[in-house]
This record gives sequence, structure tokens and C-alpha cells, in this order.
Amino acid sequence: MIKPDAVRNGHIGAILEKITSAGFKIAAMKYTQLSKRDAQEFYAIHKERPFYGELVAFMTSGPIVSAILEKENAVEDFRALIGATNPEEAAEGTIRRLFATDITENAVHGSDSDENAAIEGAFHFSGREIY
Ligand code: 3AN
Repeated sequence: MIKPDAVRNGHIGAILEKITSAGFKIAAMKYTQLSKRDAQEFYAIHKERPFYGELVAFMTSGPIVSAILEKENAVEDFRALIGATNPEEAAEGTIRRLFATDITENAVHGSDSDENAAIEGAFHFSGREIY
């Protein structure tokens, strides 16, 4: 996902350019806004964390771009491309270093395993929206 902060700040094009330049193929993509229920479900794993409420409020605060990306070694390579969760700790040139605001408003989300990528892809897209 390109998160609401990056959308608001006009970074959709620049972020997609970095993603496609890094060799990712876009298998599915949409511009949408999460409902409170969507965001609560998507981030259910963080339900007990102190930042959960703030995270849900932020993720529903405006439109996002969701996508399914394909590449050899995609999960690891995408996490390297986006950088650490906290943009202050993200390496130079990473998407979060370049475009994130802070640890909550951190510009992009990337799946943390192939298994979660499949679950998250199915959360955003039906089979006929995936190419
Ligand atoms: P990542 O997105 O790097 O996989 P996760 O899955 O640990 O990080 O966290 C999901 C999201 O929750 C982050 N992208 C960020 O928006 C938010 N988040 C994580 N840790 C914190 C924190 N300590 N304080 C505030 N928000 C956080």
C-alpha cells in the first residue's frame, strides 16, 4: 500500500517509479479508501499494541493505493526498497527515508512474508483483478 500520507503529499508517481525501476511487476493495483473495519481487520495483528488506534485512524484518513507486486525474492527485496519502519532509521535512498513523515505515517506498507502477502493480496483484490 501507498499510505494516506504519501498520497496526500503527492508522492504516488515517484513511489511507483521507484518500485517499477527496482524490477517489480504490478499484478494488481487500485486507488481506494479503507473503512475503519477494513483497517482494523488488516492490522488485527497489532490490536493489543498502544499505537493500534492511531494506526487505524491514520490508515482511514484518506485514499491509498494498494497493489500486488511480483518479483523473484519480492518480500525481502521490497522491504529493502522501502527501508525500516521508522523513517529516521531507514537507509538513504529508501522509499520511507525519502517520503515518510514519521513511524506512524510511514508512506508505504510491505508484506512481511509470502504467506502474509497472499492473505493481504486477497484482502484487497478479487481473483479477476489480478493479472
Ligand atoms: P512494517 O510496516 O515496517 O512491517 P509493522 O508491521 O511492525 O511495520 O507495523 C505496521 C505499521 O504500524 C507501521 N507501518 C506503522 O505505520 C505502525 N507502527 C509500527 N510500530 C509503531 C510504533 N512504535 N509507533 C507508531 N506506529 C507504529
